[in-house]
Amino acid sequence: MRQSHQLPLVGLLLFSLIPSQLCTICEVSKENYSRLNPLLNTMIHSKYARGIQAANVLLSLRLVGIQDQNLEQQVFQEVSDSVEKKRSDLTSGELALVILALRACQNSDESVTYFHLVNQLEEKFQKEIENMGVHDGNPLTNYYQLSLDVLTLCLFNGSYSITEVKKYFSPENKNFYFGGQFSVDTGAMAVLALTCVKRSIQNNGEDLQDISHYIESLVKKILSEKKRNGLIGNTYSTGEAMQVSQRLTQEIGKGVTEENNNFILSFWPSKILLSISQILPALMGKTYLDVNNVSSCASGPGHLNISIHEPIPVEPTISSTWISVNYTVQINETFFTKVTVPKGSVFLNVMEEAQKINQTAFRFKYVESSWGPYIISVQGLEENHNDRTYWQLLSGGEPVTQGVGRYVVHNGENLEVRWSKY
Ligand code: B12
Ligand SMILES: *[C@@H]1O[C@H](CO)[C@@H](O)[C@H](O)[C@H]1NC(C)=O
Ligand SMILES: *[C@@H]1O[C@H](CO)[C@@H](O)[C@H](O)[C@H]1NC(C)=O
Ligand SMILES: *[C@@H]1O[C@H](CO)[C@@H](O)[C@H](O)[C@H]1NC(C)=O
Ligand SMILES: *[C@@H]1O[C@H](CO)[C@@H](O)[C@H](O)[C@H]1NC(C)=O
Ligand SMILES: *[C@@H]1O[C@H](CO)[C@@H](O)[C@H](O)[C@H]1NC(C)=O
Ligand SMILES: *[C@@H]1O[C@H](CO)[C@@H](O)[C@H](O)[C@H]1NC(C)=O
Ligand SMILES: *[C@@H]1O[C@H](CO)[C@@H](O)[C@H](O)[C@H]1NC(C)=O
Repeated sequence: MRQSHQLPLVGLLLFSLIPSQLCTICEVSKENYSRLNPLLNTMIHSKYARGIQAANVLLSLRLVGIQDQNLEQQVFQEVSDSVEKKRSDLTSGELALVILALRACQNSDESVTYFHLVNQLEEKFQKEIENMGVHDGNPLTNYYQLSLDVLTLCLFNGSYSITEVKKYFSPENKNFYFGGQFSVDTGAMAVLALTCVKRSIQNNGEDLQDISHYIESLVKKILSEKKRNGLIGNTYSTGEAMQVSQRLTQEIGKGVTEENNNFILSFWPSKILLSISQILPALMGKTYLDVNNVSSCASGPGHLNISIHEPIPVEPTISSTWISVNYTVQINETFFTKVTVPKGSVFLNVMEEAQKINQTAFRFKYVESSWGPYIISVQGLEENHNDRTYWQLLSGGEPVTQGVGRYVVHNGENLEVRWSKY
């Protein structure tokens, strides 16, 4: 469940890869590409590079122009298999990612093969819009995925209406926010989508102006989430935000560009853990907007020296020390217990222990997702996208920034799962 032990390495690596003075748009120079190997290895051997999640990896590899037949074939097969298995239950954003991955950097004569997938995406996107119509503006999934949808339809000749995009992607739309907080990940993905839409507009009319305003406004919101350590949002959103930042240099006016450079300059010394498949393209000067530009893809490093052997696994430290934490389930009522777990346990272990203590009060369900286990119900009370309800994770009253499978608990901590609205 835990594989975060590999990630601090990435932080160190970025630290050494990005010399501050040279970092104007934060790319790693070609001659230094070989130093990305550890990053690539971590990505390739990620436990989550299975099923649909392999799409993220394949997309990233292709985008940065890595030609390793063996690896490509392996990941490609994984993506194709999972599409076959669960095509109809793929969410719109998952399908969009699959299309991006399969078609990334391929010649356009391959487009026939994936034509039907683009058609399915058009349908899934319409279902999202319909759901918003009947459920108070709430999509089936979320705006991160709707942005992936629009980006993919735009890049691969799918049909969508600019009028709809203008209606739903206004920067004030509530779906850009979770609990009143602007979502950097969502905003960044929307900027990529809108940038593609903007480029596709032929005439210099009202549509162009409106979309440009949306982009500018979202970019401002993203940059206003810049933290003092240089991260935008948090460690996990920075990779996406970086893809946008590079875009900014070209698309937006001077003022923002300067701001952007400041961000980059302040970024490198920070101690970071990053979503690697997002950061890798950014480090090599690529964004998701490049996936249909074969000449851009071809300018990748070619054959990188990737070692296919598994990284040496770090043995989990089985500790004989026990710690005790407070655990609360908060609905309208409060359900409390004290739980004892081995030192080094994660949030999920605490929930499992609590469940053993009292099944009625503390039973729960989770699903596996690309970020690990995601809590969908507690006491049988299930999250609902139409009502914007979910199970929020907190420590000491503050939301945590990792999921139950990753968050390591401390002695005496007050953990809580709270029935909340976003
Ligand atoms: C939308 C969203 C939500 C929605 C999900 C419901 C909905 N309407 O779709 C809400 C607001 C409920 C939510 C909740 C949480 N989220 Co959230 N979320 C996202 C966001 C913006 C997009 C996810 C998505 O659709 N991706 C695209 C699809 C194709 O890929 P996917 O990964 O398979 O999508 C599913 C999972 O991502 C899952 N999911 C969403 N959030 C989280 C968080 C965790 C830890 C897990 C395991 C799964 C998960 O929901 C998606 C739809 O089913 C991502 C940002 C990102 N870069 O992905 C953050 C993100 C995944 N969330 C994050 C976090 C921290 C949380 C919370 C733990 C916050 C908290 N303190 O409670 C909770 C989850 C608690 C729980 N119940 O287990 C972090 C995860 C970081 C990490 N290291 O694990 C991210 C990366 C945001 C960030 N930059 O910090 N989230
Ligand atoms: C490559 O990395 C080395 C070591 O950090 C650095 O000195 C050199 O300037 C880098 N080359 C370029 C072109 O950035
Ligand atoms: C894009 O789609 C239109 C019809 O929707 C079609 O006429 C055109 O040939 C397509 N172009 C490409 C490059 O696939
Ligand atoms: C495609 O990539 C090439 C090389 O990077 C670049 O010069 C060109 O402007 C790109 N075209 C588009 C439409 O982005
Ligand atoms: C590739 O890496 C291996 C192991 O690190 C090394 O032995 C080999 O010489 C490298 N090959 C090239 C072409 O750099
Ligand atoms: C919580 O209390 C409110 C007001 O009494 C009620 O409307 C709501 O249904 C309750 N929620 C749950 C999950 O029990
Ligand atoms: C379990 O929790 C429920 C709800 O708080 C409570 O009514 C019940 O007595 C508890 N059972 C045990 C065995 O503690
Ligand atoms: C945990 O709960 C106990 C009551 O069982 C309480 O005395 C203690 O202060 C709580 N711990 C923290 C850190 O609040």
